[in-house]
This record gives sequence, C-alpha cells and structure tokens, in this order.
Amino acid sequence: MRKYLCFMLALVVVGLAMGSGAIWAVGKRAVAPLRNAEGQVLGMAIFTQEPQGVRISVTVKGLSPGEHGIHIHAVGKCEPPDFLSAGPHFNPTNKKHGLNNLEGPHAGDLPNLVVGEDGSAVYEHVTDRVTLTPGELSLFDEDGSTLVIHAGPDDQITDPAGNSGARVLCGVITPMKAASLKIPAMVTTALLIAAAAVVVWLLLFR
Ligand SMILES: [Cu+2]
Ligand SMILES: [Zn+2]
Repeated sequence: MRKYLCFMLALVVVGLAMGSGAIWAVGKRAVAPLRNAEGQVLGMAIFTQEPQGVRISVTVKGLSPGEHGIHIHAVGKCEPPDFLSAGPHFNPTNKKHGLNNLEGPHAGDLPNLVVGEDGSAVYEHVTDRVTLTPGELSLFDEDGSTLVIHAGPDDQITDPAGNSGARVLCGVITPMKAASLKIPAMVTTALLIAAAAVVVWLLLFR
C-alpha cells in the first residue's frame, strides 16, 4: 500500500516537472531582427515579459537622425519593400491612435525612437498594454505581431498611425524558445531523474 502511495507521489512529481516545462515553453522572451526594404538587418528588438509589463529593448543603426515612430503592428509578416503586410497597429482593445489621444492609445503604440547624429539608437520602454503570455493582449495571437520603425516622427494623436510616414524597418516578433527552455529544461530533467530514482528505489528495495 505504502509502495503505491509513494509511486503515485513520484508520478505527481514527474507530472509537475513536465508541467513546469510546458509553462516555460510558452516563452517569456521574444526577439525581432529589424530589416530594411533591401533585407539587411539594421537592428534588433528584444522583448522580455516582466511583472509590470513587457520590456522592449531596441538597438538600431543606419537610420536618419531625429525622431522615428515605432509601433507594434498587428500581423507577423514583413514583406518588403513597403511592409504593408504588417497590417495596422496592434489594437486588441479597439482604441484610437496615439499616446496623447484621449480615445487612445493602441496597445501597440510606443514613444518615439530618437536616433543620434551617427544614425544609431538605443531604446528601452516597458509597456503593460501587451503580453508575451497567452491572453487578450498577447503578441502571439493567431497571426503574430511585428515591430515597425517609420521614416518620420509619430505625432501621437493622428489616427490611425500618427503621420509617421513610410515603414523603413520591420521585424517579426518571434518567441525565443531555446533561451527560455535552457534553464527550465535542466530543472525539468533533474526532477525527472530524481523522480525516476525514487520510483526505482521504491520498487526494487522496499
Ligand atoms: Cu507603425
Ligand atoms: Zn497606433
């Protein structure tokens, strides 16, 4: 009887281990290589799910100095040269455009990217209007999402895109599976081995 109780306990441990692996596999980080119309990668965006929201970290080069509109767009597709395939701004809550719009903003609206005289920029912003985890605000909905950088500044009020001009860089937001699995996979494996050892010990030596 005790043997079976212990066996069931071991099964629960295995189940938990596999369950935790599955939860982590959803991914808490994502990445978007930013390409121009010629297909050159001129930047990289990293998305990290944090308790207070998603941290978006962007590094880019080769842009014109000054302010550039930067948004999360609704469709995970970057077809050059115009990137219109990325669709409108990510807007699951059905708002209007602009951080300064009383009827806004879109979930995908972000403060402008400021590019230096050398054409490069480092950008960091945390938004609680999107998530990497499943749900209504998830960037990983059926058709995915993109990060788009525009030729001009976003005026943060004109619907639907803030008059920010052409789409110059586009990146499909992709979950970082390998990175998000690495440590949890080790933990899962350790738990599995421990559980298996318990089972073998119980069955053979008790
Ligand atoms: Cu945009
Ligand atoms: Zn918008």
